[in-house]
Amino acid sequence: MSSSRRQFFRSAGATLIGAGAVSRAGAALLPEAAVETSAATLPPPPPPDGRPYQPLVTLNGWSAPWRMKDGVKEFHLVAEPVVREIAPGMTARLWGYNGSSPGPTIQAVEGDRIRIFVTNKLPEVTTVHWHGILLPSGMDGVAGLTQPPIAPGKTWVYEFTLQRAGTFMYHPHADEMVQMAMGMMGLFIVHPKDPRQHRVDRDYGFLLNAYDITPGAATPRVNTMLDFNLWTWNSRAFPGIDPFVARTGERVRIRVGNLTMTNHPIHMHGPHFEVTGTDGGWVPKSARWPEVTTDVAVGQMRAFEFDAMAGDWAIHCHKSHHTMNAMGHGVPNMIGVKQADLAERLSRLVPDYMAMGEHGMHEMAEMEMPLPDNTLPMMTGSGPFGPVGMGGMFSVVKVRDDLQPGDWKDPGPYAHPAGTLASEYTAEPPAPARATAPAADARTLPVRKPGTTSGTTPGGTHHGH
Ligand SMILES: [Cu+2]
Repeated sequence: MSSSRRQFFRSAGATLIGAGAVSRAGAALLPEAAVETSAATLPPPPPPDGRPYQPLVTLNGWSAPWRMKDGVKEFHLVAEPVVREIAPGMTARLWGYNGSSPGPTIQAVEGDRIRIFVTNKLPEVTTVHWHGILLPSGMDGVAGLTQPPIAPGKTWVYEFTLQRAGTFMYHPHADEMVQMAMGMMGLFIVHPKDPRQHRVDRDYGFLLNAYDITPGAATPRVNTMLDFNLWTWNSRAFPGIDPFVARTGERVRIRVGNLTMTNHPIHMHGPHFEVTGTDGGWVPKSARWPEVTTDVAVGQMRAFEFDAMAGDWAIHCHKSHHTMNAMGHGVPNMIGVKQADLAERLSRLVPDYMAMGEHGMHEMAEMEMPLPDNTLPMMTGSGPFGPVGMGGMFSVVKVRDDLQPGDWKDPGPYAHPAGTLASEYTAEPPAPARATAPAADARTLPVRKPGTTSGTTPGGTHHGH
């Protein structure tokens, strides 16, 4: 992480804006557009100027720097094609902002006046809509409705005052279907004016997104409506998603926004959580629901909080197809199909042919199946006890007793205290009770006598159904 952090500061300091897109005179008026192409989790430095706040950590992401100019926070987003590593072994050609998809998280404070420059380096028009933020209608970024679209090569500027703290997003509102299917989105966090309000020890955020990338290809199919094959958090699929780390007893918040085409029930093992924030703001304490799964519908945001308990706790979307990568979809059910002869004969025709699925599909998590280049296995990842057999929207909340504040590194596998680990049962199991003969008066199923139309029971009491 330290090398990627250095890269962050280097790129934040050294990148010049708008080559070719903006005139020299115009460029002088614009803040630098930082660029980050790493998919590592880059915890943001404390806010350099303006009001203090506790920064949010973007999972496998980073936060946009700003400059203060006459009391206004100025940001610069550049909409452009990017290359994103979805997980080790696979990169995608996406569209994003400032070198990454999602774009950098914008973090500011309730009451801040902000000015956001948007430079379009895409081959087509775009806009930016500030999803959920209260602002003047003319700053809402809807192509045709509130502004003409931003033409390729042009820079537009949005300016408004942040009226409410909360969890928001930004995304295009021009050719939306294509541009969001290509990865254009980012988190927009507005912190409370009083940093003691809604205070937690660790604050994480990510966006749910999905891609349809044909195995072997790198560019998403943009017309797909439902049948996506890569279910991602911040354009990363397990095992490419970083863990959420915390120290035992810390109060942890996770904020999730959904810009896919379907809802995602986000389920966390271990501690129960409560939903503390939605799109509309903070939930009053008396109205918070205890949950272990919270459904995040399309276009929604949810913030939930919990007290960290030591352990390795899975956190994932509970739609089982969403914890699976490409290659897992459209596989026929081969359970119980004897394939041994078939495989032998097929392998003469297709050298790499492998029989699979005869006993279920967990074996897929262990086998080295030949895959097209740039393709993730259907389910993968390994833990201290073997293959995890997951993909897509899956990660781990790793809570340790000795983690230091400000330490975001993966602490490795959990050391389970003695006597707290499931183990194999080796004694001889007793014969199951159901093997004994039924008693003479045991209930039996109705028996239909030949030639009758209604079922009768031995007692003869069930007539007239
Ligand atoms: Cu899901």
